[in-house]
Amino acid sequence: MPFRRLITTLLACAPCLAFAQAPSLDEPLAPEQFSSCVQGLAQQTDRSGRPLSRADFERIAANARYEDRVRQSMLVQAGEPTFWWDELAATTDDDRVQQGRAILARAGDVLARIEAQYGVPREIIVAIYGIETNYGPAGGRIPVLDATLTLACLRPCPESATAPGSCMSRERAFAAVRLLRDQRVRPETFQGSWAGAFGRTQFVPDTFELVAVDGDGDGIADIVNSEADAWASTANHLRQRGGWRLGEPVYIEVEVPQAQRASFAAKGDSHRLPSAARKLSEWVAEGWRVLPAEGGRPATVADPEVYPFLPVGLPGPAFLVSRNFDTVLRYNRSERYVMEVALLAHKIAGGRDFATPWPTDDPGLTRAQVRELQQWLQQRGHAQVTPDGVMGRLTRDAIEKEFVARGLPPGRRAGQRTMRELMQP
Ligand SMILES: [Ca+2]
Repeated sequence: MPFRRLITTLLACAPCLAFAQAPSLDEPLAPEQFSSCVQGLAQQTDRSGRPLSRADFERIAANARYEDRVRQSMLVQAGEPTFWWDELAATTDDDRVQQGRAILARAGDVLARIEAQYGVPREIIVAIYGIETNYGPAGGRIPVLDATLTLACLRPCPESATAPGSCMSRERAFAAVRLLRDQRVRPETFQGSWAGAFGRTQFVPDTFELVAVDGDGDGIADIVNSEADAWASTANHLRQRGGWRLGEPVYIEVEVPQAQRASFAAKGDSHRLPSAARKLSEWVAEGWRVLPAEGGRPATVADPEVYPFLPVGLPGPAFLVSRNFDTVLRYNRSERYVMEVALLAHKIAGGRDFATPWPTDDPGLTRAQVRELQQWLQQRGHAQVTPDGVMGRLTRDAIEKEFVARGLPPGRRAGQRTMRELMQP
């Protein structure tokens, strides 16, 4: 689960997190604040969505430690603006496409079985795997128990949240405790992101409890060690919680008819109009033109119900999206994430990038290009930059210094054009 998911979720859940006494994120929690918070949670186990005794909570939570990386990540996520064209360039770059195809070749039998059982295309499952953890077992090294309890303390529930399961941050921590209590995870490998997402497809504990399934037939759902379990759990999530419709594309790229373009042309604002959903044929009759998809898995539902989605308004790529867009959105509440998964899946299946360019003269970098830029920054004396292909804060800081050193206006972003300009001798 990418970090932004949590922020989005917190914002979406603003009323239930109208925490009167939420601590400031400016300072780490003091040890006594954390332990007093955990003691407070122990008194609330009757508010848990699933049974949890106070004794079990206290026994397991006694091993937890405050994790300040949670607070730091919340601050970073809240602060740094990002662009569609940068994120999609990195998350659907050639390396990730090739690795996804290699997995389809290596584990085609397993994926075909899961696709048949759950009715979710294998490319979608593999794309989620690729974006969540870059096709690996690890999605972070923070103990999930520590992360979820820290989060529950940094974002405490309001006093009014007394009903069982009524507060997400508390429920997530309780679910982490239950997974350890029930030995559904091993303490030594129960590690993940600052938001508590773990395993190959990055489930948070409360989601794991609801949808994790066994995919390899050993009777245990182990999304850390078993690819088949992680894939089946993802497919189960998309089907059970999202209602995936087999044969419908996530998106159809379109050209908006002239007469309607003005209503979408404003300041780069996103437009998503689920309430306008109707048959594709009705949009086409109104002048919406479907652009060639250029390869990929053909849709088998000829006339799905779709609605407009323009990520940055016009000019920019425009789409009619199906209910499967909403399905992936239920997996991760980020429109950008949905399009990353859908585009990567399309490319893994042999498809091309969107036909319409993004409204920028400086397109985003692949991870290989980011690594190249980072190596160059290192050579320029920015020793703190690591060539990991991830455009993080330290890399942005170094880019800004290079802009200034060349007498250019300070900027913290580099695309194809600025990278070439910067790296000129
Ligand atoms: Ca298993």
